[in-house]
Amino acid sequence: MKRRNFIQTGVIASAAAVTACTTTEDKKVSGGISNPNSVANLPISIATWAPNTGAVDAAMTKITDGKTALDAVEAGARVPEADPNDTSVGYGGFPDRDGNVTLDACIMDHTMNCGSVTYLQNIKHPISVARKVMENTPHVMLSGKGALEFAVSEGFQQEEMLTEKAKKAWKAWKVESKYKPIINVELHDTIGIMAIDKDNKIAGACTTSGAAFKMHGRVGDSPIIGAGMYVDDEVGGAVATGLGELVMKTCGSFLIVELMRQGMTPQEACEAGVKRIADKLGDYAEYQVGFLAINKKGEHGAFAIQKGFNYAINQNGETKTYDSGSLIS
Ligand code: SD4
Repeated sequence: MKRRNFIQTGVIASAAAVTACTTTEDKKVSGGISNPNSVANLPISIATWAPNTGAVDAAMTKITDGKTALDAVEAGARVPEADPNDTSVGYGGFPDRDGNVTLDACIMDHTMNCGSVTYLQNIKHPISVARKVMENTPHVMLSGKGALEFAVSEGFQQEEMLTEKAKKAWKAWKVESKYKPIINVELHDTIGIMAIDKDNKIAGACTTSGAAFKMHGRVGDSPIIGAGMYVDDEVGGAVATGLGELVMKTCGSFLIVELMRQGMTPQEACEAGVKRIADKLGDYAEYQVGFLAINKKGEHGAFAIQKGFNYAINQNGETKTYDSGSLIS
């Protein structure tokens, strides 16, 4: 079989398989091939979860000002990081089961440069520390105490990240102490954000406080290049939200970018990513994972295991939010 035929067959097979598991309502959104909400339009900034309109707007402001996609995604990610009411990212994030707020983040530019921090405590903007790791060290990832020492050496202030609201939620959780990931926590979860700037360069970022009441020391997918986020300037990018363990087991964001490289639309690739989880991981139906992807034309796609995943987008100055389709309705 010629390569082109192989790709086409793969795409058709995948679209058919996903359609078979979606409801009529889902089909309206996913359409099997391309997302009907998707219009090729650049520049673009796009982020997981509809309440992140402030983040995509902050990113677009940077682009309009002539800054890079990297500047844009960092600025966007900093918005929920600073928001005490966002209980899944940065300041105000829910702690682990022992009461520690530990933050994970990663960032990547169009040249495959990337930086990441995991288990970072007492720093409000892990995304900016991740960028410093990328720019000022020979490494990709710093963790825990070393990441904190590095952040302090770069001039970041140490601050208390546990808010009264998060402490109260943790104390309420401790009464039963049952670890059960909650689907679509308050509808504004981990932010994965991507942008393409005026020079047509792509960048991506992802930042989170991770799963609420996780085990002490647990790190999720969000700071892992290729799991929580991946961009390739030749192809596009993808980000993930939801239960990181499922994303890590399938190298989610990398998989989606590679599927787009083989010819899939962002929508098809996101659907195939979710389907990979469903095909390979038995207990997927209890959990949420959402993927969001863009290609270099600024077309976008999104898909999730469960209903309730949505995203925010700013294309050329116009801000919108959309619901994604889902495998389970
Ligand atoms: C994690 N993926 O730590 C993150 C959490 C998240 O939506 O995205 N929640 O597993």
